[in-house]
Amino acid sequence: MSEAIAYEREGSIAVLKAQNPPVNALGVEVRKGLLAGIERAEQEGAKAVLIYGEGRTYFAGADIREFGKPPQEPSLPDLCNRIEASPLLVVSSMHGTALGGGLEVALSSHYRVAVPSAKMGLPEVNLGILPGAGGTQRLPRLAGTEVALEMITSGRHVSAAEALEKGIVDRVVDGDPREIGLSYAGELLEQGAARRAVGEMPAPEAVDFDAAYAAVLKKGRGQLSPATAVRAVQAAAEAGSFEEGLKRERALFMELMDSDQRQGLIHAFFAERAVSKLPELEGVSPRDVASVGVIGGGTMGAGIATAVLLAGLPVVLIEMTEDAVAAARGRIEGNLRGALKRGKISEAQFAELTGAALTVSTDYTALAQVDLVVEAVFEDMDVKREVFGKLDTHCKPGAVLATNTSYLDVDEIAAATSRPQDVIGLHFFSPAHVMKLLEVVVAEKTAPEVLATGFALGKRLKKVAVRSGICDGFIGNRIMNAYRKAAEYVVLDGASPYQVDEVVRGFGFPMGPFEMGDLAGLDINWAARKRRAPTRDPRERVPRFYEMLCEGGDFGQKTGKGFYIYEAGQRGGVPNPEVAELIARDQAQQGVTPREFSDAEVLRRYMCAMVNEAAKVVGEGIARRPLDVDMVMLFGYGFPRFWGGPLKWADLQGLDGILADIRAYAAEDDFFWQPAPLLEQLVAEGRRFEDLNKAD
Ligand code: 3H9
Repeated sequence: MSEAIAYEREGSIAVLKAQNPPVNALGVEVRKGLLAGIERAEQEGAKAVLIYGEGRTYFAGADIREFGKPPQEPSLPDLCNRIEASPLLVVSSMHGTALGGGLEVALSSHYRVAVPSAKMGLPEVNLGILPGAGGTQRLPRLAGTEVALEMITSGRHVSAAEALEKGIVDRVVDGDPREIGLSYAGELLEQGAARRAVGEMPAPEAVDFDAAYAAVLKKGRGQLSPATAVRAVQAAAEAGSFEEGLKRERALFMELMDSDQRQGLIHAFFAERAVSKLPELEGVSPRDVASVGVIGGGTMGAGIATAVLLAGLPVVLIEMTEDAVAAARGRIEGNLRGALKRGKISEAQFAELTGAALTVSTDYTALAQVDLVVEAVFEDMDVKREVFGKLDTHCKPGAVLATNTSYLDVDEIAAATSRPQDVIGLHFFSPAHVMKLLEVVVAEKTAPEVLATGFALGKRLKKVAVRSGICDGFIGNRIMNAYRKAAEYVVLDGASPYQVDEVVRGFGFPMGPFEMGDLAGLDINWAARKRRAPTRDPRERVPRFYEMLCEGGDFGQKTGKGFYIYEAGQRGGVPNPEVAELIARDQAQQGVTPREFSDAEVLRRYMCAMVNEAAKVVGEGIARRPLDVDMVMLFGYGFPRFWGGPLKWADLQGLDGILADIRAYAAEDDFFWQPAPLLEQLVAEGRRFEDLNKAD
């Protein structure tokens, strides 16, 4: 027998127990074991087979690490068909997460029982593929076409109770998966229950599949897998037979398996998990954090306080005046009311979080007992240093002192205290209780356990924490500045901001850079430009139209006008006609003759700027690995997940082509388009960014 599947007999029932930790993924050994177990049960004259998983879960899916490698027999689709075809009564007992190929094994079984806490789903589309072991054919037969379409195209996990209601499981019972499975199988045998193969059930009803396809494609912003999955479900209704439907599913599955999007999404899956695994933290324990202080109750401070409260930690927030205290409390309550409305917390929790769990005060002595403080005050070095001086006075020894600065030097802030080893950057993204990214910025003297504490807090807040070194803008904002500049250059040279936004949206971003500027407030970036102006290199090209817009008092959504005009009550904006005039004036002043840009060129320049700066960030050690950059852009900047991140995208496009284009652009502006040394090195060595991820 295979090690991954244990075989035993309980009277007339053969019991197949999966033992492939951590999640009983259906790798080749598991598949071999299941096949051998079914065959042996049949040969031995068992009457029923029970399949269940040891440890934390039933099968959580196919083994993703096998994707892209040569297939090994038995394949999962063949195995599922073989299980379904068995003359014995096959029962699956589910706990934990029965996902993807896992649920497909269960759907091939003749009866399904689950514990109440079990979750099930077909999340394959999130990995850029579709259920490829009969899931698109069996689920609609069992639960109906609409249910199957919704579950398969969203990848949503459903609870055992919902699965019961939708007919996906036959019974939900509390208990040990082995025991409840044996008891159910025994009962079925006693009743003389018939084998019940889902594949032999009638084809499900047809719906308007073209409409479903179009809707899903639009929602996915260019992600192909959910839309392709619609066609597979369509085959269940229209292919003529179960076997033909399976064939169609297989063909569509293989199409997606060969796609770049599949590679991007699987990269994102593993990178999301690898990003918090830092070799430097091996064996380092974080400090305990049982309460958190927040300095400043503006949008950012209130958002951070909300995130911390929602994670179950009490907060002490400090503001300067009683009015500001009241305003901060109001903001936090507003955020929590939103969570209440969306059903994330109960009325009782709302009362607790806005009551006993939250202290808002003007008095720094209230921070005496907190374990970690996040400062989120105005971005000004003098102000920050003053705050850190006070924290040094009032916080207990060993408290972690964090700054939420977006670009100021954390070393300089740390130097305002007598304990720089306890100082770290925790860079949240607004709104901090919603956005998943947390940049954990390591200063020169930050102690390893303080870094570990930053990561532990990130995990507690359910954020994706990424380690960053110190530079202007850290990982994300530094890269964003580069691609935003590239966008402004193409506009100065003749493209329109609206073309750029549309092209960037077409790539899969939720928003283009000019829409984004309008949303964030153009004045914020204007202030940063003014700050940088005195030290700007004279060789840098400086488009002026952005500042001209701000000088006219148009800051975007907050003033009703920016690159777009926002009418009250309207979603989104319409192009602001004055912008074209400003751009024309800028061009005339700078002696630029505008030219046309194809959409492809706009996108290429935007992406090359992003990749080039990202390569510099990795090359300089600001980000440790390419995957760290990828996760920053995915979780903080709306980079489309199906491309995996800018450096995964670059690998997929080919680094030599990207470098060649950067060199060509440098012919017109060799200051901005200086190729990243790391990019040049990788091309010279014939390597990819991916190789640097593996090296760690
Ligand atoms: C599929 O089934 C295709 C079929 O339709 C057709 C085939 C023909 N494979 O997430 P965690 C690892 S597609 C390999 O930290 P949690 C994971 O990398 C599959 N490895 O734990 C991590 O490793 P490490 C459809 C896997 O408790 C460790 O297990 N299924 C797989 O937060 C723990 O994972 C899915 O898409 C896998 N399938 O969450 C489910 N799954 O410790 C994907 C996990 O080295 N998995 N690992 O970093 C999940 O959603 C979550 O892992 C799960 C547990 C909810 C199960």
